[in-house]
Amino acid sequence: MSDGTQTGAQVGLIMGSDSDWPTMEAAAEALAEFGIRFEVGVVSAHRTPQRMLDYARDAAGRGIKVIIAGAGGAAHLPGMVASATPLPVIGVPVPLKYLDGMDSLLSIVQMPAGVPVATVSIGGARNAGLLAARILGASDPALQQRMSAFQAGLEQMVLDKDEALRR
Ligand code: RP5
Repeated sequence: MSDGTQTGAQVGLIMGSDSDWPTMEAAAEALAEFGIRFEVGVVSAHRTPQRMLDYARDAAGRGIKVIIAGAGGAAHLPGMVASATPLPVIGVPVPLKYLDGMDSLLSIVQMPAGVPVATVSIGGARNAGLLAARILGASDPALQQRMSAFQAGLEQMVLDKDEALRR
């Protein structure tokens, strides 16, 4: 898989640089927790524009259902990918050394009408993975059931902490 594509993957997890991986890894972990097959690759809007377009245009035909795209700084990757695929794209603003990730967030979130990107919080890669699981769960009852169980677990965790606090 020299180009990062993976047969059978439902989610394409891409990022503008390998330096984004420490942030984006949390999305991979969430997908793995839900048993979702995914592929990982570096696809840069600015350094490999043709590769980005090829990836976006081919993804649906290869069976990818959701794309998670993370980038930092002038983070054009999620929006550009969304412009070249009919698939849902989840954008992850990766925080860099300067501007606390606000540059990444604003580059991703403020899309023109007609080209949506579902933007998560700065560094919110785990939520990107969970959102991809919810999207896939809409047409996969077993996966949706696992999401409901996960949510029940979150609720129980809060209740347990509340009880511990009052002990
Ligand atoms: C962006 O530029 C990447 O997504 C990354 O967040 C940032 C810096 O990339 P490197 O210079 O670390 O490769 O396109």
